[in-house]
Amino acid sequence: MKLSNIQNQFKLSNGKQISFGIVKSLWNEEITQRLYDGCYETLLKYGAVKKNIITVNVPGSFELIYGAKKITEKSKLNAVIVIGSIIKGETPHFDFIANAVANGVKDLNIIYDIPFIFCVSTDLNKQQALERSGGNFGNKGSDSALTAISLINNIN
Ligand code: DLZ
Repeated sequence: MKLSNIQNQFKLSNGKQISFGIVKSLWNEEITQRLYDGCYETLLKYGAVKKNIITVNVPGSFELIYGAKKITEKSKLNAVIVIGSIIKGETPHFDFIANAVANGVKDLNIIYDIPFIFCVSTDLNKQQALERSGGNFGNKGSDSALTAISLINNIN
């Protein structure tokens, strides 16, 4: 089931008290900005307030892990969403970076007592990335916001 089909479960019960960190990679920024916009708008739509959404930018997806760690240590957050776009090229970078980031974000989830949401699109080409960031296949940024809210509402 798509998360967007069960949106009613996701209203933040005490949105004003909840803080979110968003770490956005600037690599393939056309895509990550679309994911970011979907994420940010969805957080607001479901009860978060602007002053409690802290955003930091990092150069590429590989730096999302460090950015997420630092933002977590500096601010009192209830969830962190990391946003990146890795597009397959001619070299094996795609697999190295995608695996490293997935593992790093997994580690953050184990180390810290808040959820880290993996909003890193891994696509074979730009068209696929566009479709998943506000095109035919929805917006993974928006889905990630709902995932964060769901964890905050249901698991404490
Ligand atoms: C180097 C690199 C390449 C080739 N491709 C991507 C990509 O598709 N998506 C992405 O987010 N970042 C890419 N990077 C940059 C790395 O994530 C990282 O910023 C650099 O290797 C410096 O650590």
